[in-house]
Order: sequence, then C-alpha cells, then structure tokens
Amino acid sequence: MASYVGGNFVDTGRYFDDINPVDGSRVAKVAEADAALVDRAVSCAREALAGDWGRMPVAHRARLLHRIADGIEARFEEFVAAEIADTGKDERHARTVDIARGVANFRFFADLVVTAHDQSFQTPTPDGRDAVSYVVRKPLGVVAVIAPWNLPLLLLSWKVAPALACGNAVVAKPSEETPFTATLLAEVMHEVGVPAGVFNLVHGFGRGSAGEALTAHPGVDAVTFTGSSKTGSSIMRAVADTVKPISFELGGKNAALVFADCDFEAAVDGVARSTFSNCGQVCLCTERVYVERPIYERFVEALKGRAEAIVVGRPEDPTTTMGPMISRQHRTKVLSYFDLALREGATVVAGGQVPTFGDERDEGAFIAPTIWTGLSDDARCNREEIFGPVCHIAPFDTEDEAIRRANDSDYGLAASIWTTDLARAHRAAPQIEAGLVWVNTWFLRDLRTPFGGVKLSGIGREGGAHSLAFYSEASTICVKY
Ligand code: NAD
Ligand code: 6OD
Repeated sequence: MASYVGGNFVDTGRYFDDINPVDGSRVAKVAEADAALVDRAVSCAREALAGDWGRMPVAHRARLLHRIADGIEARFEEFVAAEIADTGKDERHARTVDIARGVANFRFFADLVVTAHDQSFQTPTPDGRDAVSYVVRKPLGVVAVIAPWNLPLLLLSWKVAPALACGNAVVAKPSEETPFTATLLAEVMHEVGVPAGVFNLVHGFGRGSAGEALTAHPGVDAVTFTGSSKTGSSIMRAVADTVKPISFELGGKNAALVFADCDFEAAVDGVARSTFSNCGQVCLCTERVYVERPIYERFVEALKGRAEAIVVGRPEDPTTTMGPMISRQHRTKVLSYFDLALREGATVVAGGQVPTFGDERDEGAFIAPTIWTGLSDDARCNREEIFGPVCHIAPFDTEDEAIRRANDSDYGLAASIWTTDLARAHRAAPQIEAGLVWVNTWFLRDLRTPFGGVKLSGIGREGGAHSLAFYSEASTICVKY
C-alpha cells in the first residue's frame, strides 16, 4: 500500500506490515511516509488551495463529495473486506456501522455545506448613519487529519468530509494498524476526479514518523485528531508554538447508570452492546456500570449471561458476534489490566482469559468478554481507559450517589442512563459531566448534533454546524454606508 500525494500513489521503499489480528497473517506491506514525503504532501495541499480547488463554488464541492460517496458505494464490498482484514471486526459491524457511516459522512456534509449560512447585522454608528456587519467563512487552509484504528473509515471520513466541504485541502494519516480503507478512499478520490493535492494520504506511525512530521509541520494550518488522550497531549505540545486550531476527540471511561425502574431486559441488552461492541474498542464503550441495589444481583447475573453468549471468532462466520482485539500489542495492554484487576481485589464474573481455538486463531489477538465486580471507585481499573471488552459493575443506593460516582472520572466523553422515569432521565442527564448522554439507548447518532468530550476526553465539538465552524475561519466584515 502506498501513500497518495499530489494525485500520485507514492511508494517510499520503506515498509511496515499491516497485520490481520484474526491469525497474525500479513494483510499487506505498507510504504511508510518519511518527513520529506509529508513535506511534499503539505506543499501539494497548499498548491491545490491556490488553484482550482480554492475557486470551486460550494455547490461543485458538494457534488464532488457525493461522487466520493458514490465511489465508496460502488466498491462497498471491497471496503467491507478491507476493514475486516485490518481489524478482524465482525462483518455485520463493518457493513452496517463502519462503511455505511463512511458513505453517510460524505453525503451528510455535502448536503449541509450548501445550506450553511452566517449572521449579518445592521450596526448603528456613532454619527447616526448605518453600517452592515456580516460574517464570511473561509477555509482554514491545509488541515492535518489523524485517525485511530477502531472505526477506521468512519472516523477518518468524519473529519475529511467536513474539511473538504469547507474548502480545505487535507493531509490525512490513518492509523498504522488500519491503512487499508484509507488507501481505498484515496483510490476513490482519484477515480472521481478530486483535484490533485486536495486529498493527500500519508502512511506511518506517530512519534518519529509521519504523524509527528505532520503535526509539527509549519505549513499545516489546523490539526484534527481522534485517538488517545496521551497522544492528544503530545500533539498539543507539537502545535503550541504555532498556535494552530485543534479539534481533539480523545479517550473515555464511560459510565452506565442503571436504575431499578428500568426496562430490565432492554438495559441488560443495551449495556452488553455498549460494553462489548467492536470488542470494546469504541471510545463510547461503557467500562463502568452502576446498578441500583434492588436489581444489582439480578443485573450482574443477566449481564454475565449476555457476555457468555457472545460468540468470539472469525469475522466472516455469521455466528460470530465479537472479533479479536486490534493487535497482540493492544491485547497485552488489556491483559495487564486483567492482572491488575485481580491485584486490586476484583471478582471475575465472566471471562478474564484468552480463548483458545486449536487453529490459526491462536496466533491472533482474541480475548474473552469480561466482567468484574468488587473494585473500589479508586481502583486503577475503574479510573484508566482500558479500551477492551470489559466492564466493572458496582451497586448504588441513590440517584445523587450514582451521578456523583459517574462524574468521579478524569474523562467525560459519554454516558448512558437506563430508566423508565422520564423526570429522572431529564433531571440526571444534564448533571452528567460528559459531552454525550444517552437515555435508554447507546451509540444512536444524529450527525447534526455536537460530538465531543470534556476533561481528558477532548477539546471542541464536531458534527453538523459544529464541524463547519471548526473547519472554517469566520471573518467579520463591517461596511459603513
Ligand atoms: P493513538 O493515540 O495511539 O493513535 C491515534 C493516531 O495518532 C494514530 O494514527 C497514530 O499513528 C497517531 N499518533 C500517535 N502518536 C502520535 C504523535 N506523537 N504525533 C502525531 N500522531 C500520532 O490511539 P489509538 O490507539 O489508535 O486509538 C485508541 C484511542 O483512541 C482510545 O484512547 C480511544 O478512546 C480513542 N478514540 C477516541 C474517539 C473519540 O471520538 N473521542 C474515537 C475513537 C478512538
Ligand atoms: O459517531 C461518530 O461520529 C463518532 N465520532 C464516533 C466515535 C466513536 C469512537 O470510537
């Protein structure tokens, strides 16, 4: 797989392996972009801004975004297969969430940007005459997009689509773990006639590689990043001297609050989904579950049943409901929390081990869906993001206590509340310190709404008009007449 710079696929001759976490086999050799190629990508992006792209009317840009969506749809099966090859995720997830949202992201921002408008005011002047003040929005310039591996196309396109819609040129770096669908996206951009240099793709790692070269590059005007909070801090330092605009979607340690008045089966199903979807590798996944005491024991048993019913296996097997973790390296990190949980006094209710298959999957990165009880709220396993298929369940006695404990976290991305008492839902939800609170559901997205986190979970909001606001620069013009 090659980078895509200035309308050409570029093989640097220095490779890393893209590994399939189902069995450890090699999906592809990926050519790593060095600092010189990143520099070329930024120059090509700048040239594109000065050329046709910079003068293209918004309606044409929107049509081009629809053509990108058409292009992904035309190769939908290839995209699904690529996402599965890189991540091992179950096919239903790849099909209905990852690639479907990749298409939707381009269509959504294409439609939104053509209706975008800004404020204007009649402005009184001291001499009693009149002025009009109005706002125009301009592209930021060259936008660096850095994406993680868990929802590769979804999260990359969630940033690329609005950045292009607003007229920017993009240099994107997908995760080194998941270069495949980003490369297909570059092919689609090429096929549908996105002008050279408007979309550039550089493959590589973070520190000491393409990621660091890109964020530190003086020709980059803004950085939009999704990934861990730790990497977010590094990027913040890298852009500090040049005070670039940043948008950060970072980690989470998300809580679910389950009240005794909930629809019990719906709550168990919902928490099972929010904990184990995508092998627990969604930033929105639940890792802390607080259950009101009268239903606590029953809830723990029921969630254990759901965890044990999960079929861990090959993505293409229709009975599979959970694939592997992204890599052996990430599994080692998650397993270190399994060990730590025991040292911190956890009771293992379900899972806690690596499954064995007696075939090539034993070379993969599988892990069992896991549930703990018995940890204190101060335990590291209850405070640090694990990013695997694991949650801790604890009982609570009052609504205030549940809210206080949910908020007792360095993170603040998402939460879910399970109750049939609407008054309670409306009372509790705004008190939760998170960018997103679901009531009786999870990961139900309306792309018009703001998405992002508080505390260690991020800076800024994306989604709908919030994305258009980030990916453009407002300029106020005041005309006295
Ligand atoms: P990561 O931070 O390790 O890597 C993310 C991306 O940043 C990769 O492309 C990586 O190569 C690059 N990178 C790493 N170090 C860099 C550096 N110093 N400079 C520039 N780029 C660098 O994250 P990950 O392991 O790929 O993803 C998992 C994390 O992402 C979890 O913490 C998860 O919660 C978070 N995440 C958050 C959201 C959200 O919307 N809030 C969504 C998905 C994932
Ligand atoms: O749905 C989205 O738009 C979004 N940004 C989801 C993030 C999921 C995190 O893994």
